Amino acid sequence: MLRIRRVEEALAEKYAEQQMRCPMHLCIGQEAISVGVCATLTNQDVVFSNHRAHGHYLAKGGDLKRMIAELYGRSTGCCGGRGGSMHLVDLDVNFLGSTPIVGGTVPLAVGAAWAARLKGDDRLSVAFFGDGGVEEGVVHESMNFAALHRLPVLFVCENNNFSVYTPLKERQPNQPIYKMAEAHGLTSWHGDGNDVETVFNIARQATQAIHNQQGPQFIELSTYRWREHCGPNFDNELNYRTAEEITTGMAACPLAKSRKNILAAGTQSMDQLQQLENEIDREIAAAFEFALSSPIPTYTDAVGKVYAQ
Ligand SMILES: Cc1ncc(C[n+]2csc(CCOP(=O)(O)OP(=O)(O)O)c2C)c(N)n1
Ligand SMILES: [Mg+2]
Repeated sequence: MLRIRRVEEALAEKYAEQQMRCPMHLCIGQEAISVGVCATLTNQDVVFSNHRAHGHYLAKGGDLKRMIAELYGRSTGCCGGRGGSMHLVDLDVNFLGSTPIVGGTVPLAVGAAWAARLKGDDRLSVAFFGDGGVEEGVVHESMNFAALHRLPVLFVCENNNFSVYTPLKERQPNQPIYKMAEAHGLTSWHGDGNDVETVFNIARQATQAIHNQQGPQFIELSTYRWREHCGPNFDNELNYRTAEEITTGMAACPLAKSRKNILAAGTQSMDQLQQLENEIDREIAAAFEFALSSPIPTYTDAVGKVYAQ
């Protein structure tokens, strides 16, 4: 979690330099979900994500240098510099991809689960999406199809209460999202997405259930997005959420909670945690150096993977 937080804080700081020319959706505040879920997966399990993908990519083991290079549009980026922040792929760790079409990768995750079934592979397929994702028809078609065929897929809904600037209560009737999944015949779970241990325990039970042939599972996790919907700034001045709500949301910081638990249990000392942060910061600095010293794609690179020319 700390690594994801530090990476995103570094990105937020450097974004103003206007060298990263892609839109960027930060997951600061939501790190526990990526980490808690991905900690229950193996390398062969496949993950799909959305526009807010940095945490998912890193938690699945995606290469940091190639992610930063992608954000700078460099040819060493994980998509050759073509995709930017919202199109991250790392085949080495089966991070099969993120795209910004809301709900768009959910059917892909179901397709990957179906492929695993047909091939007799034991791999799980995971789809991360937001509370706005469940307002897309294709997500319901995907849940229906997964339930019908009892496919090995885990649906993870990160409920941060907002789709851009619109709160959930103005978009959906007053009922829990996980109930919609139950109506499709999925087993569903829900819990505090700001507590990494809770996320891990729920995800472990859900993935175990899939491995035990109990069919697809759905997890709804509540959390809070700290920064603007898009971009590095705090959005207090936009007035769509109250100062009180922001303060309460940020007080539920998943990192602060984890740090407190680690120190109380004596697993690591304050000094050790500081050393870890220093190591992470050195790794991040090296990743930025790698990205900025990498070449810009040439014209041939740019058209090399275009299907119709
Ligand atoms: C099909 C589609 N409709 C609308 C948009 C514009 N859009 C981009 S992100 C977003 C909000 C999505 O909210 P949510 O799924 O809750 O994810 P969050 O941003 O909160 O992480 C919207 C409406 C889009 N990219 N794709
Ligand atoms: Mg949302």
